[in-house]
Amino acid sequence: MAHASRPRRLTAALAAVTATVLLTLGATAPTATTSTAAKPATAVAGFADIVPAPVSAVPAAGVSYALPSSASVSSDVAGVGGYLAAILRKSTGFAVPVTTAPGTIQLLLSGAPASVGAQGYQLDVTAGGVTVRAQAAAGLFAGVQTLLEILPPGVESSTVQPGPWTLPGGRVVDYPRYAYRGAMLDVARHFFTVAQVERYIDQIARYKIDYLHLHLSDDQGWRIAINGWPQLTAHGGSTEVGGGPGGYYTQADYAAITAYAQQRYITVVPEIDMPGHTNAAQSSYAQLNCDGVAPPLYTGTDVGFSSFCVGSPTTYTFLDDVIGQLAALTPGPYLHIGGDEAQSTSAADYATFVNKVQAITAAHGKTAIGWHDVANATLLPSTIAQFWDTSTSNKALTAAAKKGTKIIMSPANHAYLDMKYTSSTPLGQDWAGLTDVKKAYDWDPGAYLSGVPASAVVGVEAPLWTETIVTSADIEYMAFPRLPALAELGWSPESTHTWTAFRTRLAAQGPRWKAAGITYYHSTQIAWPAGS
Ligand code: TNX
Repeated sequence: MAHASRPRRLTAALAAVTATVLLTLGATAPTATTSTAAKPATAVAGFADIVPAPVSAVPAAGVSYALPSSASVSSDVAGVGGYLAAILRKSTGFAVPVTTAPGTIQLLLSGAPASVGAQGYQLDVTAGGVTVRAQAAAGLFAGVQTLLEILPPGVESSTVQPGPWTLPGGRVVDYPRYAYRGAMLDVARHFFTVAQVERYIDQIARYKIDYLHLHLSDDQGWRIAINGWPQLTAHGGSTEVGGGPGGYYTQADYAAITAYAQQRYITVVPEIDMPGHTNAAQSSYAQLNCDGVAPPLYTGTDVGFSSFCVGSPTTYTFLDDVIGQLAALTPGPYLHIGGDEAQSTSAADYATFVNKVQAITAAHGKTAIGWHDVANATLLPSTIAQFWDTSTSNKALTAAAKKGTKIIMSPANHAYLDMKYTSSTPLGQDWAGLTDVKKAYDWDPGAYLSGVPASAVVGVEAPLWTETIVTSADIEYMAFPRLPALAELGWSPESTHTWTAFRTRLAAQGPRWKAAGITYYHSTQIAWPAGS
């Protein structure tokens, strides 16, 4: 889909006009308007570099503010103030106290324009200090991410950097296009520790992602402890793709992950994939198999060979325990019930099963999300379908959307972070095609599926399946720079969508990732600044 002919966003145009006027008058152009491509890694960041692109960013010509060594943070939401101060302390070496008296950086739950809604913010940088205003805590947190992005890249470092810590003057008014902006991590094919998941949470939070979908079970592993069913983790969690040791989260581990995510305004969506992708559970308990025989554990990468026993009451006794406990542990409203690639379940059984599991999920107070295959069942009005195919039309999903089903967009050939960038990418798969940055970015979630109205789309999600992904460095290599591309599709107004502008903004992220120690893929589609 080509967007090159769309008008440049107003704010970029304004910045260009400001720069032109100043240059004509012989003045120095403000830092906020300098080109990102040619900047050295230590340069002052500007409003033009923000990813995801904001709704509006208007630089104040000639105005800037440098954090003094006495910089302080005051915040109407203690957690958000503490989060910001902790990041600033590490890289600036300043004490950055969180104060009750107005700080040099003020985070206020007052005075934001109504337009910013629950997740948006207004950020002002004047010669006297920095103010973020929002109507709710999530908006303050989003504003803090933008504040960090207009500080020099060294702010991302975990060790003290030289500074100066200069912010460009001006105003950003910003709010998201979609309420659901997700990232998925498959912890079943390879297990990732709590610390590894938290590291990824910190990284995705920087791009205003607000949902983390955890794929907690699959053929190769069951990763969440369920009271009364100890073999699920003792046996079903004991391996992974390739035969490694696997692992699992205790319920306390899972609670720690959801709490860590909550502190970053990210809601965890736990997934139990079913009725297929269930070998690990069926290997753990013979009674989950129609023939009463537990299959061996599986460490390969095939799909479509397992199915829960749809006709057996035991299946639903089990699932009531699993879903009930997971629902009780999960602060967010959603529970993902999987439903993809159930090739070993008959069509009639599949519909019966999805209908029952939707009811169990609702009985435990949660809204179900399923991979779009669930549109072949009779969906509850609240059930959300997650589109993952490589096509641009889907009959069952279109019919469901006409009846009111909402959709999360994850087309595998654009949004799957496990697809290889090029044929020589050492990690990942290519069944949905090769996905370099432009392909990850250049599509419109609201107009992608023919016959599905834009109003049916509630957001986007970037899934990272981990058949070939083993370490945090692997995660980062596949997620960066594509995760920020998806994050921008989820947050930024469609009117800002221009590949040429995006690739310039993205280039400016390179030095930031380098400072943060993120092992990103240096796509040749992006003119990364020298040294990053
Ligand atoms: C398809 S798409 C899957 C996963 C695999 C993935 C690998 C979907 C919902 N299921 O089971 O891990 O492809 O790319």
